[in-house]
Amino acid sequence: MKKILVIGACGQIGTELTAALRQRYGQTAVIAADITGADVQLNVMDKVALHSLVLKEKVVEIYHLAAMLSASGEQQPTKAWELNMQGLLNVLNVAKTDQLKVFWPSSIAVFGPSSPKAFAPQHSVAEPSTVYGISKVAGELWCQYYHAQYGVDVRSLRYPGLISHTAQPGGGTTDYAVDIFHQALKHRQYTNFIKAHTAMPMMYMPDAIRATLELMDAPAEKLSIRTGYNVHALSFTPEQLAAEITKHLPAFKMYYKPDFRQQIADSWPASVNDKCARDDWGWQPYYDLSGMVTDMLKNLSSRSA
Ligand code: AKB
Repeated sequence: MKKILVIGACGQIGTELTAALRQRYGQTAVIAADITGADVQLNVMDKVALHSLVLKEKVVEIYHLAAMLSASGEQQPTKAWELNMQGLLNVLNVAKTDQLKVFWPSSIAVFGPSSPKAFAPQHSVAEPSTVYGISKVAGELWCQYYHAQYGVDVRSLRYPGLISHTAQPGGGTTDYAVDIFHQALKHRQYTNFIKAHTAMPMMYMPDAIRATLELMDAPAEKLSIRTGYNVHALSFTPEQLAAEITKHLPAFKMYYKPDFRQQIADSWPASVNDKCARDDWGWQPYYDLSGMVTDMLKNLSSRSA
């Protein structure tokens, strides 16, 4: 039985990815690890503990998801850099020694104010203005380096903002697109920290999980990108999202109180060009804005009923 380790298993992606991997490979094949709250307690900064867990459990594949996101990274830049970089290097070094396959999430945060705003290309100027973005650009290059120099089979996606009804995000600039649903159902109103007309790339979690599994399933020789693949699904503004929610909840009202996260959002593209992902491993999103909103509200309402 192939043993898979998910690091950051209690986070937004980790919660759903662990469930999807368990459904596919069986409960005991997937070790859910996090600093607290998971089956196994693991701090990815502790490389000795990481290596002994890999050896003890005979792990062959790691999904390394533990990171500090864009907004919280700006509050604690040094800590964000240390966690995001050293965590990745610890995983890559174990992968090199023990010949493991690795998934590591990159982000649309690799782009910055000098990147094209519409359909930012796979290969583009990447001069991010956040510590999180800098750590993602550097991380992508480390992944590419470990692949080229040591043959590590490491794969990555540049996730856009992820929207999920299961787990809450924490510390991101795109978090409004999840908070809004909870507040709309509870209070029929939401005060947004992002301005009405700011479009950002987004994706519904079922598409993100499928993209991750499809990338990991793809034959290695098909992959032309060993940094992080652009994957496009949705691009919308707060105003467009609110209009869609209002179709289900007519009393819903949105107010605006932009904060420091507006500047981060302004530095990112509104959409990305994902031709490489489509050509190399057949990426196709399933959910559009209306499908995502309908599904989110259905799931969250049935939970609170
Ligand atoms: C964030 O907002 O920081 C993340 C991301 C786009 O990577 N959701």
